[in-house]
Amino acid sequence: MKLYIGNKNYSSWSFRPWIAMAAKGLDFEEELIPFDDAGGNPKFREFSPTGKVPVLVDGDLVIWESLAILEYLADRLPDLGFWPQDMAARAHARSVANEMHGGFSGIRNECPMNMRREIRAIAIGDQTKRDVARIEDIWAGCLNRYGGPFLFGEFTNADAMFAPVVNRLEKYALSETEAVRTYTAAMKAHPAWKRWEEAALAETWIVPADEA
Ligand SMILES: N[C@@H](CCC(=O)N[C@@H](CS)C(=O)NCC(=O)O)C(=O)O
Repeated sequence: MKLYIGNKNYSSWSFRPWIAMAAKGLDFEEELIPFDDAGGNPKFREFSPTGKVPVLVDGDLVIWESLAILEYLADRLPDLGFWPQDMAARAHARSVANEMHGGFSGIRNECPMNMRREIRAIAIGDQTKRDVARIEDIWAGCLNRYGGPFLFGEFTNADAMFAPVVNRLEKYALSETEAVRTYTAAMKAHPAWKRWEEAALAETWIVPADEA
């Protein structure tokens, strides 16, 4: 399997399937194609129907959209626990993963993922404040219900969907709740997070649009 991704420092959508695949120990090929100044790259069109990353290629199959890639991995490798085993927990995990994929426009627009950023607060709007409150609720609810250290116990696709949010809450100093602190510590201690972060910190490309 080959995963096409953008810059590890900035590409939040690329991070999601990458960390899921790495956390589950998959041996996969990756190809990183850096963004241009505006945050895209015409070369993405050569392999991506939408001109965006991530894209997963498995033999003749091309899968785009981060959540579709995560669902494909769960279908393709059913024993690896990409989703929780229990049906009710799985439905819950899919609910929060879909909520992440389709929502949270405030935090996504105002606080771009940036692994290299120094921690610094910025002025944020009401939508971002509502997004942060909702994320705090989701994380606290999951950690209480399933016991941690990840949202549904073991690392699942739900954690992959929220991984870039861990970076945003930290780097823009957006939250100080106990659940956010605990979950952030668990995520940042995961070997897959550390591998991605180390590579991101070594990158030198700068995308001005993502430097809030
Ligand atoms: N809904 C898509 C979003 C993909 C996306 O927006 N990717 C960004 C990089 S993080 C991209 O390729 N941007 C380039 C562009 O919009 O030209 C997904 O879930 O994969």
